[in-house]
Amino acid sequence: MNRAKPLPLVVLISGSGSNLQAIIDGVAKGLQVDIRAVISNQPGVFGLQRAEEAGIPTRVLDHKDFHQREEYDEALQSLIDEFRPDLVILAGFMRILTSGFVRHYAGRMFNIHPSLLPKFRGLHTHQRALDDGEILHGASVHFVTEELDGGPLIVQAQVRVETDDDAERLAARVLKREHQIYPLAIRWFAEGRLALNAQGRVILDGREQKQPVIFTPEQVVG
Ligand code: NHR
Ligand code: GAR
Repeated sequence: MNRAKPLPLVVLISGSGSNLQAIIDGVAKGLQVDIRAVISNQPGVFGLQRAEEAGIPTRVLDHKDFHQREEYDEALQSLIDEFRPDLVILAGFMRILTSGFVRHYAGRMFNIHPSLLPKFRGLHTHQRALDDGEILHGASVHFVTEELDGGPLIVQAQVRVETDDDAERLAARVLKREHQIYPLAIRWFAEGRLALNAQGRVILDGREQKQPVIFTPEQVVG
């Protein structure tokens, strides 16, 4: 029996929240986290409904109510910290975060990005992967730093690009992989096996990672 206190999380979303759902489903299967709140910058998105159905408190902090990015991020930080999370999860959160905010959560904020970073930082990753004729594409979980999509990589899952793929089909296959690797990275952190050290390097099971853990297209995540 595991008596460890579940890791308190706050999850930030902007949309459908399927990655949030993967974490909620993970909890039902024994993932030792306590999702204290789900916060969206977009009112009315489906991810908020998913949270409500799981009995998780929700908040909306609409960026349109703020004139400056700094003001928004200060309000967001105050709201998050009311819930005292040990880890903040960006799950399809679509706002770039200011350096003060990112520094406040140094070593305790993850993002999932729909590409094999460092390839295709930013937006529209699936179309860009197709346009560049990539054979492999995928998703990455990383610690968030001030460098957009440039923080230290934790884990990646690859998918093979098919000859008849369009961005939508490719995105759907990448999303399935996201749902596998995000709960895994969160589990490692909750188990105290994963950290960012003072030098900004990823430590997993006491070893400094020279590269992320990589799952090839054929490999089952787990
Ligand atoms: N903030 C920092 N400082 N560092 C990172 O690595 C971040 C971050 C904020 C979000 C997620 C990221 C992604 O995985 C993320 C990583 C939004 C944009 C963007 O251009 C880019 C990257 C990511 C998230 N957002 C527009 C903006 O002006 C708004 C776009 C929209 O609303 O549709 O903020 O891809
Ligand atoms: C996911 O593919 C995630 O990687 C991506 O948005 C989707 C959110 O899906 N994130 C970004 O592009 C961040 N800029 P979800 O809301 O169903 O989890």
